[in-house]
Amino acid sequence: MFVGVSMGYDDSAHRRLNPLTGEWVLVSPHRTKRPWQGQLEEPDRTSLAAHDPDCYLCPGNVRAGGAVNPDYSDTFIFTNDFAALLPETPDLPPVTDELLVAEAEPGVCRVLCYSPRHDLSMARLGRDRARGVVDAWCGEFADLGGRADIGYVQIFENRGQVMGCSNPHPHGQIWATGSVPMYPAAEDLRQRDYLARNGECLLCRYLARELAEGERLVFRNGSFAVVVPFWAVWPFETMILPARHMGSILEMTPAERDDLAEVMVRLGIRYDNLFETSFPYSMGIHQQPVDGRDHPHWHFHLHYYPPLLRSRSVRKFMVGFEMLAMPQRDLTPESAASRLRAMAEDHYLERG
Ligand code: H2U
Ligand code: ZN
Repeated sequence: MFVGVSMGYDDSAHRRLNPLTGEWVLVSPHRTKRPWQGQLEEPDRTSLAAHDPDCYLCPGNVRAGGAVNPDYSDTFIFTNDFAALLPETPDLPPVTDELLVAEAEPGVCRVLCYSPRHDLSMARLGRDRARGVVDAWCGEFADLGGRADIGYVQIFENRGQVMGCSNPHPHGQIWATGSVPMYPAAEDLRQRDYLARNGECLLCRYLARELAEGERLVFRNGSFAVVVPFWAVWPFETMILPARHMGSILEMTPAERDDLAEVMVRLGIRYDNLFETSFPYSMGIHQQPVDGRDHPHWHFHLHYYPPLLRSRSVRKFMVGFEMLAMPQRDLTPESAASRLRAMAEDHYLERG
């Protein structure tokens, strides 16, 4: 139990620091006094076809730009037809006017289909298919990371309409940029600083504490642990942390790639079971920049940011105070971890 509990932190308003970014979150546990009312909605049993003739990601279909998808049977990667970043971006001279600063941003945007099956999410892909996704991520990271015009590779997935994802077909994206984007850059700075001050990796130290305390640990396997971070902003936010110090996904052994696939599937099932719906989220991998330098301070990890709060239709909004001052939550990270810990690992749609 974290030391603050004995001081009343589980019961009164406080703020917590995210050591990876330097951001604070306001926690108001006194607002959750009323008892949990349990399931308020029927399970979502919407079923999708295995192949949708109107889906731009299904095998053999035509995409918006006119390209035709191959009849793929595993994963499938293509360059985003509406890419936000382009490799042939002109090398504009930087603008460093006193308050008006701008520079060119070259890059690459790709889309990765996890499976030819239109109807399966990561939670229902199975471990072998999920391992295929991990291998595809590693291939993309190696390919894009090796380019002279790329400084950072962001692998991510938007899942569900509430997250602005237009298509249920299981897929993720890869955006590679010339510069290191804002959030990974903040984590880079603070991990570097922690190592310099303590002679130890920030996330190695943090994981050791979470494993010792157990309160925010959801589950673990041989190579990875899932925790609701102490500083979680979203109600059921989690982090997947490798037990071993690794700066990027390319350092994983084959067994660790299997374990990452397993941990993602198991977490996906627990999330889907929580509100008996295909759980929406944005998830992504934070790892070391690909600028050719050494980054001994980097410990790669995955963040899951799901918006749901109380049921499949009641979400947390980040508005008002959250938008203008700082994020706020009622449910403590410790309670969220205990709810996720209690979830079964058989998918609610696959129960007899
Ligand atoms: P979401 O993962 O947020 O749904 O985004 C899907 C991406 O797929 C989006 O970036 C791209 C969009 O530009 N896309 C194509 O590249 N080709 C298409 O035919 C439609 C969508
Ligand atoms: Zn599809």
